[in-house]
Amino acid sequence: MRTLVIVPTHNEADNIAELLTRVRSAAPTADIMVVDDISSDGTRDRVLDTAQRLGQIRLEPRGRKAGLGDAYRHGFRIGLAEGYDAMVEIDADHSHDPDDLPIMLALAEQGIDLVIGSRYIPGGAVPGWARRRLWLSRWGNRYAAIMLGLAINDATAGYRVYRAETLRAIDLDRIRADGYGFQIEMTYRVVELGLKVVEVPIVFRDRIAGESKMHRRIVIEAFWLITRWGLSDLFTQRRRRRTLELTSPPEPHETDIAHR
Ligand SMILES: Nc1nc2c(ncn2[C@@H]2O[C@H](COP(=O)(O)OP(=O)(O)OP(=O)(O)O)[C@@H](O)[C@H]2O)c(=O)[nH]1
Ligand SMILES: [Mg+2]
Repeated sequence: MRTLVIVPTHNEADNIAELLTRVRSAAPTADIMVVDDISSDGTRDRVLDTAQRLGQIRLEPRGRKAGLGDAYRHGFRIGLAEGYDAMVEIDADHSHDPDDLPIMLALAEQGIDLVIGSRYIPGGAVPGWARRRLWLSRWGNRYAAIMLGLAINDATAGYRVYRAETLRAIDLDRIRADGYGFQIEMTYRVVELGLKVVEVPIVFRDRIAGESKMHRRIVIEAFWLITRWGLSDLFTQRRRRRTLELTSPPEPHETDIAHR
């Protein structure tokens, strides 16, 4: 499976070199692409240095800070155009442990359309989170699951493997959200298409170096989008149709009918 690991960055100079080195040891054959949105702290130089040392690493420099969702869509388009079979999403700040990659990639290779590194299934954890933050993240996920009919415990998670066909099946131009909303929107589209999603437990570590880029705006955006999609599903009966489609037995195949 030709794999492209996409790492979005904005001012991650203190993290990126080590992260790239750890990804390389965990997935030695994967290519890596750093999508950097105008870092001013020397992130790009670190990427280029590491690329020279390790090879199979490239930098996609972008002229403005367009958000996490936009950075991933950019990376996905390039990866699809270049014929990769699988694409990985991973944060640069060491919150996601590259040592989880082999099992996630193995599942994708076995045909799972979307593999999610999940904090909220047995074996997953977020050590050291304040009660308020954990509450917001847990209930944000529960709200998304209820409103959108997702049987997924961590739809906001940003550590993922997509098979290329999954990304090809989704109209990336229609995906609008950023941050957590982007992750939920992508999950929602994958489920809507009836594709296979599996959650793998991960331990999510808080960033030690660098600053968080997720602001209140991104949480509010996610909340509004979930509410809008959920209500629109309800009024258009889309959710009911989706559930019926996913639970009803498959139609007899044309050849089966011909043989009868
Ligand atoms: N290219 C690009 N990368 C971004 C942008 N915003 C965030 N990132 C990167 O996306 C990843 C996740 O962002 P974080 O700020 O760590 O968000 P978070 O993990 O929800 O927040 P913390 O828990 O505070 O770390 C990091 O690698 C960031 O550098 C952006 O606008 N463009
Ligand atoms: Mg982070």
